[in-house]
Amino acid sequence: MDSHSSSDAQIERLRATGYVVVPGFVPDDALAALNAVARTQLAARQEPLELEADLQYPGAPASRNAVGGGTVRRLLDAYARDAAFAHCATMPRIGGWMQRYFGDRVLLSRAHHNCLMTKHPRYGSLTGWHRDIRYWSFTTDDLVSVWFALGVETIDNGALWFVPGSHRLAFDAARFDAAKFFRADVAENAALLAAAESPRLAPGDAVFFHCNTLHSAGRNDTDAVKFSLVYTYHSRTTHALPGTRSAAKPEILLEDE
Ligand SMILES: O=C(O)CCC(=O)C(=O)O
Repeated sequence: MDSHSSSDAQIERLRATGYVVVPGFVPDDALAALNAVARTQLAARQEPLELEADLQYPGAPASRNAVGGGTVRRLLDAYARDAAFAHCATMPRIGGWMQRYFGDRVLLSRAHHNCLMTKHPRYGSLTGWHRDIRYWSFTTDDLVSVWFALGVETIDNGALWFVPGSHRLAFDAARFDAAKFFRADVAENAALLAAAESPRLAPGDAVFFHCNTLHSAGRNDTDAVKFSLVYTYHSRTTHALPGTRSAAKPEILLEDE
């Protein structure tokens, strides 16, 4: 269990930088169970799935019928897939961390992230620069996601990149393209992106990042599939706007600390 002082230092870093890596967050036995379930479910192509061909990000197969067209990008609704995934999303260490960040009881969104992300060699796509909040609809823009690395994540296998401090910046709409990606071809944007960092993650590491933090991820140039679990949280005073995708699934209230 974290001491309160170490989680407070991590929270301070998240507030200052927009993301923070917490090494060794997932205990070894839980990590082994998560990896086993992840591999079994991918091999079984257990629905619901999102395919690379459906999303059409750069590097994705042109269609489901093209070579590599069956490549999975996300195994959706991780929370409902297996008790190991649900436990990971709601473990007391996460609940306590989030409650200290938000200063209130915390909800897990089942509408956003809440997935096992896979990045495959050859047919896995890259993800352009974006802020998650641009695709979401809540009463505030204070949500935090956690990315759990189930294996090693490096630039070579498509790790995440973050722009430190970007969660605090205001951008006008012209700095994003029609699909809400931050335009790397705008000089002012390119200057900001030059400061991006890609932390190397070891198996079991967690990255906490704010929904306004600009981030992206590369392609997987190795021979092995990369597996990560991702969940998003907000305080009980933040609400998904009725009728939007953000309100599409009931949320999970985490245990009080
Ligand atoms: O692994 C990736 O391609 C990045 C995923 C991502 O940034 C997202 O889902 O918001």
